[in-house]
Amino acid sequence: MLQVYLDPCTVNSRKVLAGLDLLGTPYELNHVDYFTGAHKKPEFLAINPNGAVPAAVDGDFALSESNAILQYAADLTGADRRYPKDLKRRADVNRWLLWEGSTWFPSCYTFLVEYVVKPLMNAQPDKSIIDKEMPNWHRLAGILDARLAKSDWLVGDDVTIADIAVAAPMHVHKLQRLPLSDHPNLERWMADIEELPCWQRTQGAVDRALQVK
Ligand SMILES: N[C@@H](CCC(=O)N[C@@H](CS)C(=O)NCC(=O)O)C(=O)O
Repeated sequence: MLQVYLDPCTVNSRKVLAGLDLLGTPYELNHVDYFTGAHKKPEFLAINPNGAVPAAVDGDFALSESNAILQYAADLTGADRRYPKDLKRRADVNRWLLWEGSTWFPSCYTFLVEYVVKPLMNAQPDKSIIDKEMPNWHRLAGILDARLAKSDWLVGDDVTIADIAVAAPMHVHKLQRLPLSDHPNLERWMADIEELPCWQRTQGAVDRALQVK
């Protein structure tokens, strides 16, 4: 069975857990405690030398990168509805996965660090960092908004792993203070994501971590 190594409260870990749930992929969860730095210990570095969660192991094959794990799990499970085999639809999903990792995640992450991580560590958010990132965030959110004006989900009329991947960096958007209401189609889509059972089943660990730490 697929082994996943992650801390359920972090962005990319929650992405993998929600994605595996959507795909119906059986897995065993190995908790790597992000807050005690377990992702920097030799036993985890042997699985993912990047020292970042999540990672997955299938037999003698170790895989890192949350989006690669979702692609692998989809093919492993034969979940074609969530990761279509049709060339153009698959390329479209791949495009959003790559865009999320390279462009969208770093922008949303700025808000997560300033408004969620720093307060957890009793540090003050730096408003100048937010002000600097804000125009870029709105530009990127506008790209999503325009896309979501044309269809219910990012790639057509059904949920795919692209939706889970792109939603993950906004997973605590209220705490992140992301100005979603300026982008009504994006706001509608995020509300739809939050209705998904796979999203709701992975919310508890996030809430617990943010309250307790
Ligand atoms: N591109 C990677 C990013 C993974 C990542 O940044 N994980 C964070 C938690 S969400 C982490 O473990 N950071 C620790 C570090 O990079 O030192 C992925 O999508 O899996």
